[in-house]
Amino acid sequence: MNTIALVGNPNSGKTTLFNALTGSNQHVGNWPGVTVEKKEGKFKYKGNQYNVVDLPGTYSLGAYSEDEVVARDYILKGNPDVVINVVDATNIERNLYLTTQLIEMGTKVVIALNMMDEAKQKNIEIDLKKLSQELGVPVIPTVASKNKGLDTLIEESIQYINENEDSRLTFSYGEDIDKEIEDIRSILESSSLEYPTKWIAVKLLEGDQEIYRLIENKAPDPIKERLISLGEKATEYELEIVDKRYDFIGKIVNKSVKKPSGIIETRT
Ligand code: GDP
Ligand code: K
Ligand code: MG
Repeated sequence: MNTIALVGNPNSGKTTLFNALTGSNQHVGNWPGVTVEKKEGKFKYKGNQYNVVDLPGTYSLGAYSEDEVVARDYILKGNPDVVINVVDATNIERNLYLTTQLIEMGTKVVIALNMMDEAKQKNIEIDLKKLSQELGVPVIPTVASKNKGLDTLIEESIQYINENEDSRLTFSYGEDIDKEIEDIRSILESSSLEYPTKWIAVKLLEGDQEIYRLIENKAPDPIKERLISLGEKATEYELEIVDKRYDFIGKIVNKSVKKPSGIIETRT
C-alpha cells in the first residue's frame, strides 16, 4: 500500500486535511521512544487503498525538537511514497523554509497551498504556475476546512508517486559551500548510510549534532578531519546556509506572490 505523509508548519491545516481524507478510519498512537503523537489513517481512491500519516507540525527539519526529528526521520527512513507539504497561503514565505528542506531531501513533494479562502480575503495574489515552476514541484490550491481542492490534490499526489522524475530544484549555497558539500558527499558515498549523502553533507555543515552522532560510527575518518579543519569557517558556513535558503525563498516569493501593501506575515 502506498503511503502519503502530511508535513507542514503548525496551524497550516494538516490535521484538517488528514481528517477530511481519512474520516473515522484513523488510528492515534505514539512514535516509538518519544511522547510525540502519531496519527495514521487510510482512505480509498479509485479502488486503491492509501495510508496517510499526519506528521508533527514543524517550521524546520533540524534537530531542534522531538517534533522535527520525528518528522525528518519519518521522511527519510519511513520512505513515504509522496509527501504532501501543507502550506498556509497567507504565510507563504515563512512556510517555504520547511518546503526547501523537504525538496532538498530528495523526496517527492506536492504542495497543498491551503487557506486559499483566507488568502483571497486578504487580497493576496498567488501565481500558482510560477510558484510551481520555481520550486519544481506541483502546487495545488486547497481549502481543507471546506473540502476544496482535495480531489485534485490526491489525484496529483498519486500520479506523482508513479512518476520517476525527481525534484528539479537545484539549489546553490555559493561556490565555496557547494564545493565543500560535494567533497563531503563524495567521501560519504563509500559508507552505507540510510540518508541521502548530499543532505547529510548539508546537515553536517549546518552543525547538526544529531546527524553528526548518527554518522559518527559509520562515516570515514576523512569526514571528521574535514569538518574539524573547517575551524572558524564552520560557523560562517552555518549562517550562510540559512541565509541562502531565505534568499532563495525571497526570490521565489517576489516572483509569484503579490500582497497588498501593509500586509505583513505573522512571525512566531
Ligand atoms: P495543523 O496544526 O496543521 O494540524 O492545523 P489544523 O488542521 O488544526 O488547522 C488549524 C485551523 O485552521 C483550524 O481551526 C482549522 O479549522 C483551520 N483551517 C484548516 N484549513 C483551513 C482552510 O483552508 N481555510 C480556513 N479558513 N481555515 C482552515
Ligand atoms: K486560521
Ligand atoms: Mg495538527
